Amino acid sequence: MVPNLLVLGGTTEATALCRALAEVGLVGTISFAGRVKRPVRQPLPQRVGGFGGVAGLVSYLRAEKITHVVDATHPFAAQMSRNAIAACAEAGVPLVALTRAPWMAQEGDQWTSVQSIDAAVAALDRPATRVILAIGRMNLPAFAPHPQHFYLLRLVDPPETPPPFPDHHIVVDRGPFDTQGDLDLMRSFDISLVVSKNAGGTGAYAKILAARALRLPVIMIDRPQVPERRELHSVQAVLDWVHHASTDLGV
Ligand code: 3Y8
Ligand code: NAP
Repeated sequence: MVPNLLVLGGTTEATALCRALAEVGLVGTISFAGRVKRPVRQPLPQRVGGFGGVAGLVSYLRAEKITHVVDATHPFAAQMSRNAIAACAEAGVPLVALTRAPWMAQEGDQWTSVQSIDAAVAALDRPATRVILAIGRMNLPAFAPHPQHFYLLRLVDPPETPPPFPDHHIVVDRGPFDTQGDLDLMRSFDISLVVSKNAGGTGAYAKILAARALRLPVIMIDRPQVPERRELHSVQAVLDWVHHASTDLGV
């Protein structure tokens, strides 16, 4: 059986995997939700937009004769990961997740770990301060109950509607970010508090390194739970899995 992969993308690791797949001549497609206007160019053919829930993904897997699915989505893309587990089980297609370990607080880090976006909002119930909120556009409305703060917002695209905060500044930028850039940004806006998702990986870590250097507190949002699935942590491990999963099927 000639492998035909579906990579659920949207992360640095997904892009690196697609580059490796193209280099070894494996056939595949990378998929994006269509969250941002111009997903970065990919070394494999790409598709953009939801599948239409589990049923839509099952139909896609069958119609495209997908032989392997790699869920390389962001750890906060929990709905996509749940759907992939259910759809691959139903369609009988092997699934593996390419995930990155959560960040762990290091010497000098001042983290308050919270379990959800709402818990992060509750943690902002405090006198006015200056917050960098670099958690993407979709979660901004949740923070409306705390307009007392100044918010430095980092977004991939300019927002269609103004954010629900009277005192804010928007930086339109996409990662991966570097520590010096985030140090300069946070100093120039006199930031005193960082709100971050525990994304893991390297692309979003710059603000955590900058917070450590500036000795700033961080409200760190833990990633949501996803159901049990096979998890790998490197591109090479995925390439080995594709090879074994192809030969294990004995076809
Ligand atoms: C559309 C596709 C690559 C992938 C690069 C990674 C690194 C740079 C850092 C900060 C944190 C944040 C956000 C972030 C990073 C990588 C990776 C990563 C964080 C793109 C991309 C898509 C998205 C969607 C976007 C979310 C938002 C999250 C911004 C491409 C650029 C905050 C996550 O405006 C919106 O609606 C943005 C939405 C989902 C989080 C959220 O929940 O709101 N990513 N980001 C994907 C799709 O359509 O399927 O254009 O490359 C990808 C990347 N963003 O190929 O190199 O691997 O994580 N992405 C977070 O970590 O908290 C920014 O600003 O410090
Ligand atoms: P989500 O809440 O888990 O998924 C919501 C719905 O979006 C899914 O049910 C699916 O729609 C669609 N979807 C999500 N990822 C998709 C993909 N790669 N290809 C096709 N459809 C997809 O997802 P999210 O948190 O909004 O994340 C969306 C995208 O941004 C993902 O690619 C993710 O990797 C990337 N991203 C997210 C974050 C984050 O913090 N959430 C950070 C960085 C990158 P259907 O049910 O219709 O199939």
